[in-house]
Amino acid sequence: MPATAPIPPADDDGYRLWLRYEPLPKSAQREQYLAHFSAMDVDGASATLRAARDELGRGLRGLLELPQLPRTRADGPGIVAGTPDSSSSIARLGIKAELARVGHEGFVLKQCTLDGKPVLAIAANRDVGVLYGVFQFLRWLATESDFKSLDLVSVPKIRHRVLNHWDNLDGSVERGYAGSSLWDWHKLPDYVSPRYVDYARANASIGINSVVLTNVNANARLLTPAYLAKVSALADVFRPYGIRVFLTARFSAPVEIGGLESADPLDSRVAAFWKAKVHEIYRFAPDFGGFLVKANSEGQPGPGRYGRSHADGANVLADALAPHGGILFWRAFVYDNDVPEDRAKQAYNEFRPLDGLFRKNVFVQVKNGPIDFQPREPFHPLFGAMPRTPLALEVQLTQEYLGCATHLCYLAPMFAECLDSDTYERGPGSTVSHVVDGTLDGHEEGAMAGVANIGSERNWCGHPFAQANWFAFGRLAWDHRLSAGVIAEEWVRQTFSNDPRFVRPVKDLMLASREAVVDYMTPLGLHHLMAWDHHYGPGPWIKDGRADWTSVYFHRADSDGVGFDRTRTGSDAVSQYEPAVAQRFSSRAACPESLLLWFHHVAWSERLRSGRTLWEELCHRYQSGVDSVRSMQKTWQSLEGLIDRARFQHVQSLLKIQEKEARWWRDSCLLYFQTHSGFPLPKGAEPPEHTLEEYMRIVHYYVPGTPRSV
Ligand code: GCW
Repeated sequence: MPATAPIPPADDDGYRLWLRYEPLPKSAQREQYLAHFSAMDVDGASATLRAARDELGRGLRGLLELPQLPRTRADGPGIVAGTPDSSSSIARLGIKAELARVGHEGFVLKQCTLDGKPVLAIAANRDVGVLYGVFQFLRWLATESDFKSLDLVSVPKIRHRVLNHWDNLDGSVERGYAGSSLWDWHKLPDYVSPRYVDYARANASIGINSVVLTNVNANARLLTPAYLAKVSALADVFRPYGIRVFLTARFSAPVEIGGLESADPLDSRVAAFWKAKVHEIYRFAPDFGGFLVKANSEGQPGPGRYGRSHADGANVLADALAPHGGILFWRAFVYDNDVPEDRAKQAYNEFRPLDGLFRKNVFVQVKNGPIDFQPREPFHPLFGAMPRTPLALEVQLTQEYLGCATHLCYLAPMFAECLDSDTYERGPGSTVSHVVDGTLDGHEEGAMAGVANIGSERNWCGHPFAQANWFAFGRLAWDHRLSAGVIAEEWVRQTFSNDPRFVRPVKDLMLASREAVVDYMTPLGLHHLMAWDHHYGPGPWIKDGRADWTSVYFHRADSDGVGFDRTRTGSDAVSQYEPAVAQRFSSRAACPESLLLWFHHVAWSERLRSGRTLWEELCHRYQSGVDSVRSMQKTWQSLEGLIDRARFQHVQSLLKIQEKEARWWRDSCLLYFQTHSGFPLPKGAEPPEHTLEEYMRIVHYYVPGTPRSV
């Protein structure tokens, strides 16, 4: 008999993200699941409990192939989910002690006995905790987990877990590579796309509880009644999923839509404008979260125009929000080409003196590093330097500087690198994670923001693997102790398959991917080498225009060597860190090589730890970046048939682009740096495909996500 070829899984367009709920394969384990989870009770009429019930039903029907609705648990085994108020079963279970630990958003998963029958309790104090618990249970089930790991008390470490969309009212997305904006402003509020519900489900499934709908380069029109009605419709959709809506406030709105002549924060008419405006917003959305503001940065208006400080600017908005329980995220991403100071130092110089001057409901939102979402940066020196101000960590999920939506780059290792960095603010162990969860300095609440990589594309994020960065952001904001590997594995299993032949290699590939990108773009602490304006592709030769937007400003290559001296003999940016950190970064011996050229100008012929000279090491790193992509391709190739063809081929094509672009980066950068080092490429190096002049002549028009005004 001829062997029948296995039927490949049906094509998947990626729309369902990690919430696919495809049937689990037949196994003894599945039988055990069926014996325990074929019935459920989720009482309660609130919209959130309805969402929890729907999700649990949908998940069980899919994963365990149950008929239309799972049975209601009568007296047999099954699942009971709820709060002590919504469910008399939960109230009777005797899990008060556990519930006392989980606060407003946490939950308990516990195998209990009810009336002599085993039940799984999904319990919380508030409805939203039940919803989070349901999603965690479904993750447990979809990843074919063991019963031993089913007892769990889970509490978010960070209170505000916020997606920042950089979406414009015209439907474009700044630095967005996954289509246009999800928000159909034109048709809202009358047409409310069902996609918004799926967006909310995805967010709730990873614990995201706040979304800023609009770009930080803000448009004041958003705050007019016509748009507030649209915002209100979105807030209504998100509410059952525990998600609060925030908006970006343009600092000059009092002039642009308020008829005032000034936006001076100390002008009482301006304060009155913001009070009335905020009051109006809360009429549209009673659970409105607050504002996110970018001020006096890259041309945005701000208090500086009136000779006022960032604290003055923030406080007028914070005062308007406070009576309603709203909060303000005020960004620290400021720098000015007219200030004759290392760009990396400017935010610290401007904000640190303001510590203690912000109202209680203000978070200062700080990017992970001091420049701008580069493939690798040291942690921002403001972390650990403003103990009297709650700081929010901002990371970028959209891959502005990491290959847009064509490069596979799993970012959890990068987020974790920042979260785990030790600021030494209060001695060893004062990690960024403890700054931003509020515990280090005794702040009641913490915050973490991720610039979204989501758009109108069917699979939400463009690259199938870019979904993992949305997922990882939520998971880490919920619990920053989770490792990048654990999160990758959860995501792979939920998104693709539990087949160990697939899970293991793909997890390894993901974990290595960020370092690969660093190697072929900006190894050894190099940064800001990308092309002008759209930031797509290499441009180490960029030298004209605003100095702090050029590459030569940052790499400082000359015939002696390369790198930005940020020690005492240079810009002394190191002194913005605590002495223990400053010493480590300053010392050539102690400075991690991964940040070497961030802090030091190093001679081309100097020997590094590998025994290679700097020039040789640079060549080696660029090459290993390319090699890593090739090995990612090889791994992927070997997985054919283990997942559906559509996603397999999509990733396969994107990896091809990534390999081509990795070579483009390697060749452009090495040819360019060679004009300074004067050394030949090491023996055996792959010869560049084109000349430097040819690379420099490459022009890209219409790169997605590029702001239209430029
Ligand atoms: O990385 C830069 C981007 C800008 C962005 C800015 C910011 C929204 O190139 O497009 O503007 O950061 O974070 O404000």
